[in-house]
Amino acid sequence: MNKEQKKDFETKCVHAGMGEYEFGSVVPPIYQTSTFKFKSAQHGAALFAGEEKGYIYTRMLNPTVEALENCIAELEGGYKGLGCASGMAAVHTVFGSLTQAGDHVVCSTAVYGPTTTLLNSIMKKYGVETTFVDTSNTELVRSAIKPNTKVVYVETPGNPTLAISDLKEISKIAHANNAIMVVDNTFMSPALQSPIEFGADIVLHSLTKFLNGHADVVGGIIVVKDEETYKHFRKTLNQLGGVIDPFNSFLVHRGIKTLSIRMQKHCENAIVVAEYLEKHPLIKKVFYPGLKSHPQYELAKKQQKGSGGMITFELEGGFEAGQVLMNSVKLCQLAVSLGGVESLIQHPASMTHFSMGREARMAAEISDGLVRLSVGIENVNDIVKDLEQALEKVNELQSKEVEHSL
Ligand code: LCS
Repeated sequence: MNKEQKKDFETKCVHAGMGEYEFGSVVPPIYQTSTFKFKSAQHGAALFAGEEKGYIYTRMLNPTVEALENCIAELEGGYKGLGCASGMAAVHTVFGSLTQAGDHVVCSTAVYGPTTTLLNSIMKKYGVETTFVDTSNTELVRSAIKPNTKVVYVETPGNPTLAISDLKEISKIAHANNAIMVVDNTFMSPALQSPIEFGADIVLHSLTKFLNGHADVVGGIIVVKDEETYKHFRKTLNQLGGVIDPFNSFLVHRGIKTLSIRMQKHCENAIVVAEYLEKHPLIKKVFYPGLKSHPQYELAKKQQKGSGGMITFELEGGFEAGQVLMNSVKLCQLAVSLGGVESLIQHPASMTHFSMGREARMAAEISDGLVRLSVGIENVNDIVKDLEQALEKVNELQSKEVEHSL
């Protein structure tokens, strides 16, 4: 990580979005209220007309939620944030705000499964057409652009393949065609990647992952760069209704105070685990942006401040061997989601990316044998030991099968 930037960012993680509160409270109070009392009928009318500033109703805006939104907007270098009920609510609000029937979207093939499904079902039903391309190949993005392309949507590193897309080059292509560049920055968090610096117009996150970091909240956020876009998105979010609530906002804001040190530890642990797996004879292939073998290793070094906590790999014995591994881990927990302090392991083809269907999975190079590991902040030796004992089980089983076939 860049030293200067890290120090600055660490401080922001602790202080961004904080204000002055009643009784000298150091942290933002949880305004656990659905509605706000008006001083008079005239005051209520003035708030609704936008003539006075203030809170009206929590679906529209709430101070605890706003504190979190301001915090993440500052961390991403944007103008304002919009807190959503989940990462998927954020994705839906982005497409609901930016597109209409007849528009076209270019989207990475390697994105969180339900994002593909949303574009192929609900957005398609509304008349929005999507072309999915491997955005790690910039030329494919260029050739997928059509006169009616409204949005270029990139997830980098992609879930689950960890393919890296060139944010700067793709932003240039999008802007040359009057399209809006949207980046899902969930896998990196603002600690490791700043898409706006590379030309992105909109950044979104599943807060459920690294930003919250403690596997106890479902939430999402959208960060925009200007007031006009903010007002437009706020209207859409208010209509769609998928807002985050005050208590979850408080928890995420609390989690962000340690974002910088957590991300540092995720990165430190993940490279050790990735190198261990890459050398293991039962592992066929490891995908981790911090390994020289990663196809976009150089690009990752250029646009990321660290390689992150996510690793995917394939075992020599394919899906069956992967199942034995996932059933044998003890410290790593077999569960979807990612980005928490605890290590989690899961199988994309039958779990997170099941809904998109086999054909779309094959196009996104999500093979049946791929296993995904979210490396937590435990002591790295304990994580490696756990994988070692689980790989030993895979080895025992394969040896028995060989004996059996003789
Ligand atoms: N974007 C990315 C990159 C994600 O990984 C996820 C969730 C979402 C958006 C949606 O966020 P949510 O609505 O769940 O807050 N990814 C998950 C995963 O890989 N396993 O379980 C959830």
